[in-house]
Amino acid sequence: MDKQLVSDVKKIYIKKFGEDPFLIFSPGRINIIGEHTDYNDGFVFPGAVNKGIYAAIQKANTNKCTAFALDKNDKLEFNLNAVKPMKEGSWQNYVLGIVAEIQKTNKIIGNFNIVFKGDIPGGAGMSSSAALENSIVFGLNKIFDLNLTKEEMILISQKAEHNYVGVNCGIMDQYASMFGVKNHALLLDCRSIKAKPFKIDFKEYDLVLINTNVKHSLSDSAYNDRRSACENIAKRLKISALRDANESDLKAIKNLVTPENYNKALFVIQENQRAIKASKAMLDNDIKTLGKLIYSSHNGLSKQYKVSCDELDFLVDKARSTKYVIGARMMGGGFGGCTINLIHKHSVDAFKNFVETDYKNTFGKACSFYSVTLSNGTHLIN
Ligand code: GAF
Repeated sequence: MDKQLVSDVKKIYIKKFGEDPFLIFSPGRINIIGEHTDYNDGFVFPGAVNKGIYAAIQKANTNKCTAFALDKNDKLEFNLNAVKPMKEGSWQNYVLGIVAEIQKTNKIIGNFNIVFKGDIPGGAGMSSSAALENSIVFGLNKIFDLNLTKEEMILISQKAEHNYVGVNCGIMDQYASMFGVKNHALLLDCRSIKAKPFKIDFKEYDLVLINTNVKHSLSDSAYNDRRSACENIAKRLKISALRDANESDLKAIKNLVTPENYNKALFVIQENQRAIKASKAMLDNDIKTLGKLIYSSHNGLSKQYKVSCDELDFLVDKARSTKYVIGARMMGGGFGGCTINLIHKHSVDAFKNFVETDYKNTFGKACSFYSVTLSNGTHLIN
């Protein structure tokens, strides 16, 4: 918990609106393994982290709603009777989307004020979007006594992302952010939306994120394209999602689909198996096997699913070239953001020195290193 951020959002709320707000922390997430499997009804292995969104929220005694995004130094004012999306890429769509999706459920909300600020860099692939969506729906549920369950709240967050932000995401990010458990990762079955928490102990290894500090454009449309490709292949296989396919089912239709789409579906089938194998390796305290699975996940994401980029591949290649990183891969949707790495505790600084200068010389910008701890999901602070 970042006490400074809590105090910042609270102070600014009181300064602008003159009364005490409710305070909420809504975390971002990491994902150990199981990438692009969530919208194929498969398994993922995420956890909430100690970085995320801090929000201050309360009912408003005015005839409008007001939202302040302190990171952007920007404000949104709107009327509850006229909620519609703004232009693509606007932060305002997160707020408007949550409001619109709550309105569709016939729950009644009144005017409100919200102030928020985060400590996840945008585009890091740590799901600042889901953290923000969850903080808003959680806050509105609290101040207007909507009686929404956490399951209902994450579905509202997901729909806001689909309909207002324009990304046809799965449920992993919203789930991990809402249901995170301190010191645990969650093996989530994205079909039943039920998870099993695993206490995380990486033994002599530290979990380190390295941010490429790039976010390549077109990542949202590339994401949506991949989701459609998976759904089309599932349709061809006459199954509801690729989770239900195995490699021989897919081989049987090889000549009916493009080689690119074949490889993508193959990746999803294999990644789903890797997520399950990884949870077994965690149970057996077999960190080496976990590391190998993480490396092969990256291979698949880069070569079969084609969602990596030069910067991510560079960081993973560097990791592979040393003995002290036993697993590394890109994390999240792809095309930039972070890699997740399991680095020997005594070698984190050495690896940092090994990577930093080369990265800068190659790409003309710095990469950033973060250590995160696994945290509880979206909750009230006061
Ligand atoms: C993004 C999406 F929001 C998730 O639903 C998931 O598909 C992920 O990319 C890839 O695993 O974070």
